Amino acid sequence: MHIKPFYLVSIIALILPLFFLGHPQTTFAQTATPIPTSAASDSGPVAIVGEAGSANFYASPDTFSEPVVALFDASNMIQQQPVFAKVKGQILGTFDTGMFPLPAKYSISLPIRPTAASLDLDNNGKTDAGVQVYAVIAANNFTGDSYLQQLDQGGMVSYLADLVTGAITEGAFIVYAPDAGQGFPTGYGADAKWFTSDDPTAPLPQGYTVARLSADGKVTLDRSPEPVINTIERQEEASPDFSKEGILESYNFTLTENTPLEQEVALDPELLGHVFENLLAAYNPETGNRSSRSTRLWTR
Ligand SMILES: [Ca+2]
Ligand SMILES: [Ca+2]
Ligand SMILES: [Ca+2]
Repeated sequence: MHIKPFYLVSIIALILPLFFLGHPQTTFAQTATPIPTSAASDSGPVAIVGEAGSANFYASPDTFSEPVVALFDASNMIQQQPVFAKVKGQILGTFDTGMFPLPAKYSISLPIRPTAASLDLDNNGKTDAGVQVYAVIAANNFTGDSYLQQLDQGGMVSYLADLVTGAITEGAFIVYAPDAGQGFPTGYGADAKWFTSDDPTAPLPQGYTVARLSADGKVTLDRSPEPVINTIERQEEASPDFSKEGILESYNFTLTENTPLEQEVALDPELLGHVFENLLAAYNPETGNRSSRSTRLWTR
């Protein structure tokens, strides 16, 4: 049978939609075009992992009921401004195994577009876009929303600061550079202080880099995909020896009375924590009886 080309086209046009209607799952294989990617060593960190732990930090599952691990904006601290870290820019993470018993393992994924304040740290005499600098904190979420507001900002952190001046002395930070032209200190310079105008600097690669600042003024950079940042504490805080002291010597009291001049009176907050914890445990509301202490204290 001879079919004119016009009719053949018409028949195909009629049959083709029916074919698709009868085969809703039909798909066509597509030629995959690979997405260009840079080598893993070039792309820098995508997450931070580590452990939050302390030999001295006072916390228990009761008093630390909503633990949070986060990267917080260290710009105020670097500039030695006596204000709490801004909530804007905080990057929340997760505890992989719960917080207790310490040390708690955590991980924090890094956002493509972080939003902390930028600091121009390259000491080149002109204004630049600068870098964002974050430190790790593990703390309890006492107030407000999920982020760590002022009252929440006491905890275990990834750096040490001078107790008098608040200046950073050592620690690990995650630094974000928006482009490859932003500098970061390569040492603490002649004044032996970090983040001052005499620091020698060098450009960081674009993206995230972990910078480890040592107490002797050196910097090591880490661009691995999942760098490890652990919280740190002073050695003397980690292993205090109070064995020869009674309670009045172990804590900071100012008890002088009947003096002609006004005197400052203070109690160590850690002692108050111990007292409160013991009071809670000593009274059993179900029986109305007092009992021996059963609440665990996580201060070791
Ligand atoms: Ca500059
Ligand atoms: Ca909060
Ligand atoms: Ca310096």
